[in-house]
Amino acid sequence: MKKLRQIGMLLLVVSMSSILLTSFVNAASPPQPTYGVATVDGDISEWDLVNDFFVNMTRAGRPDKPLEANVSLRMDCINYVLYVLVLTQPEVPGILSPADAWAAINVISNKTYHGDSVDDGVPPDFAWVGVGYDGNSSHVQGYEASFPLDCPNSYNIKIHIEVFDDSAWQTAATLDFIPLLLICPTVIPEVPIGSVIAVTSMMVALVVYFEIRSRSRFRLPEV
Ligand SMILES: [Ca+2]
Repeated sequence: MKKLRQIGMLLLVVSMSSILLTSFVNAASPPQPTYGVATVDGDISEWDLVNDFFVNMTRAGRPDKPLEANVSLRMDCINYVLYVLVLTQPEVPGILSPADAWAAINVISNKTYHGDSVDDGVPPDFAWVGVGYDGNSSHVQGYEASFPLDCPNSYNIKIHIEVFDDSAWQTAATLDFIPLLLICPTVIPEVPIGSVIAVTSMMVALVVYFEIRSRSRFRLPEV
């Protein structure tokens, strides 16, 4: 009986770990991004703007300056590609300035993409989002981009776009270089969360049953 209860508890722990791991890969938890893929095409419909959100971008990348934009990230652990979505604040147009749309890894000279990167499906890719959305053909709502990045590894990343705010061009950037940790689990669970919860509930019920049965003066039916 004791061994059976130990097995039950072990299965319970495994099930709970599965739930935690599933949650872990389904939402960004800086310095980790969401683990998944995206398509660099200027259409942001595949992005989850809540769970993929990674960090804010402020004027000149300074914490005491206005919020201008934000970054979402997804890491493709199969093909080792990092996907980037930059969106400006609703009242702040981005500027269609290819030289000012970039990310750098570890040092400013190590640019990984820019606004002229060819969108051919081979990273680095780049696509503007919402070109001319407000009637001005030089304005954008942001961009999508991708670039190759080894995993597992840790980096520092800086992401940039130019915006028009307070009647002038402004730099919008992350707070200098910020940590980026890529773990890339070897096996990404694809078990539906409902199935994991059902298995966990069943194991909890079994553990409770055998615990009650072991302590009861009355004889419960065998299972
Ligand atoms: Ca897209």
